[in-house]
Amino acid sequence: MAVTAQTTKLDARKLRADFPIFEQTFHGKPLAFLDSAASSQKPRQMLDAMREFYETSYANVHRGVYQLAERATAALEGSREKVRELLNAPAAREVIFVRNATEGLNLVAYAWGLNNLGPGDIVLVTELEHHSNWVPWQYMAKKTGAEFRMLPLDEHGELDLGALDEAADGGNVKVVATGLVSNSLGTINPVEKLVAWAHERGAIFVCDAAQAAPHMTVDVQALGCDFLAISGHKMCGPSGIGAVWGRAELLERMEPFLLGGHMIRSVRFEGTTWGELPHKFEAGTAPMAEAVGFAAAIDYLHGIGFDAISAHEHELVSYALDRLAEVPGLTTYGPPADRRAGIVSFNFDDIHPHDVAQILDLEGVAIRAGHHCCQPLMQKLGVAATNRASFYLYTLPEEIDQLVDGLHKVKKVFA
Ligand code: C6P
Repeated sequence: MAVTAQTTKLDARKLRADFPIFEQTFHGKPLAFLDSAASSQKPRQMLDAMREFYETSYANVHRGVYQLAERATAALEGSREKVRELLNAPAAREVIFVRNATEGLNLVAYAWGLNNLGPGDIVLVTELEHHSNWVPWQYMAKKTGAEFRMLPLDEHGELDLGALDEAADGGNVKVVATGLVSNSLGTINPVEKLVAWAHERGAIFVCDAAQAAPHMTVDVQALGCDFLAISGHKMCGPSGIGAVWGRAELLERMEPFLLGGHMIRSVRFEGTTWGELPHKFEAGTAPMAEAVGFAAAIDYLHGIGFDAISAHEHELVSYALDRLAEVPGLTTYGPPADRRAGIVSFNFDDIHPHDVAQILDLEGVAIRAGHHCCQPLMQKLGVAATNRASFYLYTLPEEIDQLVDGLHKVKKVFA
């Protein structure tokens, strides 16, 4: 999230013209879409790439020997190379296409966890984790007899690194699983430090980058992690595709996660052998058009520049925290602006977040209300739910003003 003086500022107003969704009004108001952390809106460039693929290059991949099938296969593999480049992964065969980050994290938990965890081992997650990087590990720990532990948060909503050694006490830490950016508080976690700590103990590090990859440069080699998962739909890509990267030496030793077509080398009555990476982990027909859309989304983001996206969101989150501080009765959660991504969670007096979000909808403001798939975090904060506003490259400061004006209306309704 470093903001350098050379960063070219992005022009969010100009970029919005790429997103057809903003041509509509909702309840007669312009749409202030402040829910990009749930899923981002889609630029025409990505939609056009998918349409063109369906119209000119569509066939099943890795099967046909005819020209059209070869074209489709080249498009899929071209997308894999784009994801490799995005993550600075050493090799494209380490990039596995999955439906979303959740499936990628389950793949790691099952295919690595089942054969590598057992009694006496510790699986360490954090109190900040999204359920997708929490529940699979809790389940796998239970299944294998390993102990499931959680690194606590401090009062700013940041990981308490001072508690790390206590979290490892009396056991053998085998896996540390944390997100790079929290979807609820926007906290940017010190993943490099956590990776170093995990590796000192011989543990692997699993990084959930679902909320980081859309907004900042994510470099698996710089982070030093062992596995990392992302979702295409949060970064201007289509739904139904994500990727999990893993170190080849780990992936090669793992059993497959899903079984069936395409992932095999030979199938005999006596037994089946597995294909090479990445195919061993890609059973069934691939999300081909989605991969093409994902590649176009990555091109689109590179065209803007991740430094410019981070800088823009950083300005927005500072502005949002300042403006929300003017609203009486509003509590925000999480670290100061310089240590968070473009996400703000808040509660408003004792008004239920769903009521707040519903009234805001009438003002054209779309925010998320709920536990954000982070029930352990909600427990820590002592709330059942929060409201959450989240920003992206197309977000305008006026949309934050629209949110604040809407909150004053909410206050009037509940007065
Ligand atoms: N968070 C949100 O509104 P999927 O659904 O598999 O694409 O992404 C799962 C996921 C994993 N990790 C983090 C940090 C996430 O934020 C999410 C998805 C959405 O915050 C839906 S709960």
